Amino acid sequence: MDLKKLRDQINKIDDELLELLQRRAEISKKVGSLKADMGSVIHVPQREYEILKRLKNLNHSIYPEDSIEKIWNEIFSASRSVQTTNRIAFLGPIGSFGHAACHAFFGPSSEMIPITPQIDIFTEVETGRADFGMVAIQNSVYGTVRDVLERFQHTSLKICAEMYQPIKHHLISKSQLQDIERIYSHSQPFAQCRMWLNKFMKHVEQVEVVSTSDAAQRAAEEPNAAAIASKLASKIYEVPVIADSIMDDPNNTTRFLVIGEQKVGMSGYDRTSIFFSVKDKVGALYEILGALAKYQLNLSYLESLPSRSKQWEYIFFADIDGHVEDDKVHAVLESLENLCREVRILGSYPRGAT
Ligand code: PRE
Repeated sequence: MDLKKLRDQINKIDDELLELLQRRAEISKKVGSLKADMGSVIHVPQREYEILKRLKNLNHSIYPEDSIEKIWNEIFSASRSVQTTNRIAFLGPIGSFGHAACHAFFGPSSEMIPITPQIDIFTEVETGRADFGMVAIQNSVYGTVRDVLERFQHTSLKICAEMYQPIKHHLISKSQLQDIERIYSHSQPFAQCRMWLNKFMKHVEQVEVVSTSDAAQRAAEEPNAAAIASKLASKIYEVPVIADSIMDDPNNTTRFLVIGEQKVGMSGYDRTSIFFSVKDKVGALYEILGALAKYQLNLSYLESLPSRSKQWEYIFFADIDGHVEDDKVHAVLESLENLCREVRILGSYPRGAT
């Protein structure tokens, strides 16, 4: 068969796909009007998760699962934008890893609002200027983003979703490597590239700024300055990459949380985040861990924070497998109510793909 005939076949299929997408968008618009009448939220991560799960099971094409996921994420994003315009706040300026995470999660059709510093993303959503916020909570190498975790103590917002964003750091500059006098970046990337910096840039000044994209902006304007930033930032601010992939761990990944007003229903593959404070007695934490073990619930993350109400008292942030509507999670939370001074649920949401 010749090339022309094969391309004709592709054209025909593309026409059919477009027609089907149009039909899908019209139905989605009707769903949007129904939701508006009922006062329901537009973004329903667990419904998207169910659709993806079903399609991945059905997928016998030569496209791998993550291609199917990417295609449908784009469809969902376009679908949500015909229902309404989602406004998403992320750590600005544009070109940050939070911005990349928003693109990957919400697709390009949403309105993106750059905010600095990162904790002000909460305020943006709390005041209704944004529908959702994307905040970094944990890095696979450097651990917890403390100020974000602390800000969760002072908000009524819910965690609606999570996503894992691979993080590749590059040294970008308009100068040659040997002429660099100052490197700008966020505290996390400095820590994530420590080995490379010690080896090649030991005596160069390191300056912490609010984000990697802010760093890239400075490197674009200042002579003999460099930034540790993403390829996206290098492209946006037109600062060339002079050292590629300088992070210590090639699998460096950051976990982002989507925050918003909505409670998310059960998808069958969920995670629940809580804060709890323990009673001041021997074995208090042991009993709590015992309750989780009794109900066979996996604890995937546990972090302590100073309580702020009393010196040397701590509260704990924990991630538990399952949804608050699961019988087992419900039962364990009831036990925790008795064992803890206080328990607060931050949200149940579909687990992100790692
Ligand atoms: C749809 C769009 C947005 C939601 O986040 C989930 C699914 C979709 O395009 O499939 C439709 C829809 O709004 C819905 O099912 O609630």
